[in-house]
Amino acid sequence: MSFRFLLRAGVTGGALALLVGGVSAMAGEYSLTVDPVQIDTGKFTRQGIGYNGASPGPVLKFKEGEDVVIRVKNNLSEQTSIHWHGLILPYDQDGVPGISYAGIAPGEIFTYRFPIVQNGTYWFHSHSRFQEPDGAFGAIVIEPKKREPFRYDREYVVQLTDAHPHAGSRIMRNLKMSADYYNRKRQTIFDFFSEAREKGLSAAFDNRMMWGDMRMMPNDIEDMQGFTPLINGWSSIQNWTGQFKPGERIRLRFINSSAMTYFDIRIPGLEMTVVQADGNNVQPVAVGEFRIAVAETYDVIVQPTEDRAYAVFAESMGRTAGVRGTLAPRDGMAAEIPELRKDPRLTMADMGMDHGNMSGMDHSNMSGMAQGKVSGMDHSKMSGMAQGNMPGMDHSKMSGMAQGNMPGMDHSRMAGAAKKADSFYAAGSGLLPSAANGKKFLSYGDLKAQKPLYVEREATREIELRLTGNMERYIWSINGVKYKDAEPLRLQYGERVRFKFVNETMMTHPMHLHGMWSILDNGNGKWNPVKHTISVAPGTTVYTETEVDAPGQWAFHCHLSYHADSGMFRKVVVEGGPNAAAASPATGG
Ligand SMILES: [Cu+2]
Repeated sequence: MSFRFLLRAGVTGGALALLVGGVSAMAGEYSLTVDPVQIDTGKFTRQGIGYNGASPGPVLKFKEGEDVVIRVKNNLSEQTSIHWHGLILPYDQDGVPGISYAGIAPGEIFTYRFPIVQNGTYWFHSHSRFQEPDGAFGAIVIEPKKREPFRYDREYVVQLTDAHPHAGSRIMRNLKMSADYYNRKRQTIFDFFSEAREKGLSAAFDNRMMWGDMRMMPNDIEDMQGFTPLINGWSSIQNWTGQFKPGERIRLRFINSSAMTYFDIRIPGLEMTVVQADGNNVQPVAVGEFRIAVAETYDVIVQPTEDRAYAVFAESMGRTAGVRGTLAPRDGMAAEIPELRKDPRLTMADMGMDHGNMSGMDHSNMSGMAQGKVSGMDHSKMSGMAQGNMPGMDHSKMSGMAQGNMPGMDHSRMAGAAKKADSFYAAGSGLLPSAANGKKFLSYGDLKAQKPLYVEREATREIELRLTGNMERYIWSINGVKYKDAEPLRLQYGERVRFKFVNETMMTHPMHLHGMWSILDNGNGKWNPVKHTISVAPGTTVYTETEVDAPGQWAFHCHLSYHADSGMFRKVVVEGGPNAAAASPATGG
């Protein structure tokens, strides 16, 4: 068979596809099966869900500008779905059952068809109940049409997950039964006596009362513990390894596909240059460490020059677990596993108190505190505060505090106040991270778009989304309303909306809008970065803007699996625009 014949056969095949399926000759074709799989973390094994027989599934490699056809066969005995996280596509290809389509029934094949209009690092996952925490995720790498503004010699996907020995549905049942079911860090009676020795019995008692009133503890950072973090499906002992030749520039595509876990990432001995956030190029930032929220992606470039192994270390935000992978010149090398750092504690600031507005407070004493002179604090003024003598303060948020008296404040953690302020954490927050090597820790404020995606213009209106919850009953909601009881959020095609996220809970929520970009207002004007997932820390208000350029209906939710499932979720309906009739809300549930 001659080369010419092969070529012609190829063209004919393409033309035939065009005729039959309306697919261009450029189409990239992919097949995925959704399968029951065995997950082995080296610590435990369990039944889970994967793609093409494995969890994580394959890395899908798309090309910007191509039309893709992805055939998905459901080999499970239950319904499934695949959502293409961060991809801009027609709403009926977005893969959310009940919003985009009906889902994929057992034994059924569903064929996705959509154009690839972007490039960068993304991922895909099931949007059906707890299949994603059970292992149903994979990575997407989209090759750009044009040259990128940075160079590298090789690349690796680094997909982080938080495998748990319990199935997702069981975890949800347990959390509903007792919100602290998975919190092994709950303080004990021994902690109480050591605190009483340090601070006096009444202060220790007040502290307990205060947190107890809110059904919270200062170390409720992660509401699911006991997981084993994995890199590309490998635990620390299994040691995922990426090879390099000393001097090479390596692009690491970090993806956080965890159900519940934020990670702080560092590579001891290497500086990381952040070049992409959520698939979009950013102006390069050199950092010692960065935090990746659930569902975010960050691309960094590193250049190891020594002939040795380097640890890629991801430590959970609550410091309950970490995973080490290795970059090494040869296989079989392992870098040392760093020790977990001291766990952070929530402070008053993380409970919604705004220190910036506390005009009644003696700030000179505060700075004394930051320097470690805790005894210099004037407690008489503090209790005056709690009685409501503070004109600038938001009293609606004070209830828990006012009942507990200020001596309950965790003085040992006030050192955090000495760190450089970051407007994406409450002032005095216990969650504010710092890099293990003392160098720069990436902040949302550092992210600047390499090239703005949209013309900067005034938003047409502002929509307030208060992130709310009832910790005791493990209900998470938006504006106090669960998804089940909520009206869809209606947007008009062509408008630019400004979202105001007000986090009234003590947890950090990664908010994800499907189908349209979220422009994070971090004060960089036209260079504000363009993301698909926006993390909102406790006690903070974060603004994003969205150009409403995608007709149809979309999901908008917290990406922590058990928060989304228990109600921190909305349906967004975009009214008007092209194919308005086809995208009418009447077509979906
Ligand atoms: Cu949440």
